[in-house]
Amino acid sequence: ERSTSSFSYSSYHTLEEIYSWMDNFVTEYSDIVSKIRIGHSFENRSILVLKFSTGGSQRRAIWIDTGIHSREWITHATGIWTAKKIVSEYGKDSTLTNILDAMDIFMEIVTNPDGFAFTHSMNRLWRKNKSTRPGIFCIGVDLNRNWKSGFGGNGSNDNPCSETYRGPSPQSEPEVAAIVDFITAHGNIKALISIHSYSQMLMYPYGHSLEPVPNQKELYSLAKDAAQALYEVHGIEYICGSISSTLYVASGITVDWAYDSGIKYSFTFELRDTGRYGFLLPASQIVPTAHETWLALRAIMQHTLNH
Ligand code: ING
Ligand code: ZN
Repeated sequence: ERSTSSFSYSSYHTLEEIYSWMDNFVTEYSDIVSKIRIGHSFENRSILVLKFSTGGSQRRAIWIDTGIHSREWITHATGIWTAKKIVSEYGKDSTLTNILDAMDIFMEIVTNPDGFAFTHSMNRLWRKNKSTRPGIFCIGVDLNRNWKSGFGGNGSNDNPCSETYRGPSPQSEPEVAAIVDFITAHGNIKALISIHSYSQMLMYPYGHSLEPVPNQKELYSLAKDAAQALYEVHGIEYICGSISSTLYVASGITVDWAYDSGIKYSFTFELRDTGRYGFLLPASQIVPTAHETWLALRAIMQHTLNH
């Protein structure tokens, strides 16, 4: 493939297809998008981030990651559609234009490349990464339990065979360490949005504790506004609240680390559906899911811009 015009945004794709789409995408839209390699996975695959920027240096920025759990295919597909939406709407949609005129957007579409490759080759429902350690016979760490904030607490597991195995220490996994290093070095990320599936929820910290965060009223009200914007597209309902009070207690998660690192607008989505298809969401739902999610993402970015 030499151009993104033949790429299907309404199909699921392999890692190779996504990485080649990214190459074409940054070439075609080189005026506002570039590609950064922030590290490599346990199996030595590139960890890539798309940077959307209209200029400036070290501008305030939004971080969006999808696919930290490899089986959640709707999240990668939503990320790809969103990337295309951003380049198509800049200069047309005034809300997005205002956002991108002042802030950069970083998108990590395949946050767990080894796991994602494995969901295509061997096990469609693989969640963790693919790391191994001497003397340990189960494979993989849950990358959404490997972050420093609350590491080792309730809702994470020290058994390497568990689906929620936290790993030996915080940031032990290269996929997590790459993000921590990048965001820390950047120093001006104002919102972080980590996208999962499924359950139709829009949540914020904390996961590791039931204690309300200092700006929880603001986060709840923003989540409700974002979920309302999402609802208005296709009538899909999302539940809003803190992770621990809405879903369950989970420790060592991305958004708790982000929040405790000073990123006051930290959100996590659980996209469609509520369990009919679960992780095996039909491709016919990619565009509707991405479209409605876009309105919620834009609401969060706009609020971040104005605060
Ligand atoms: N569920 C998430 C999990 O990691 C979650 C729920 C999301 C917890 C975000 C904490 C933060 O268990 C899925 N579907 O991955
Ligand atoms: Zn997940």
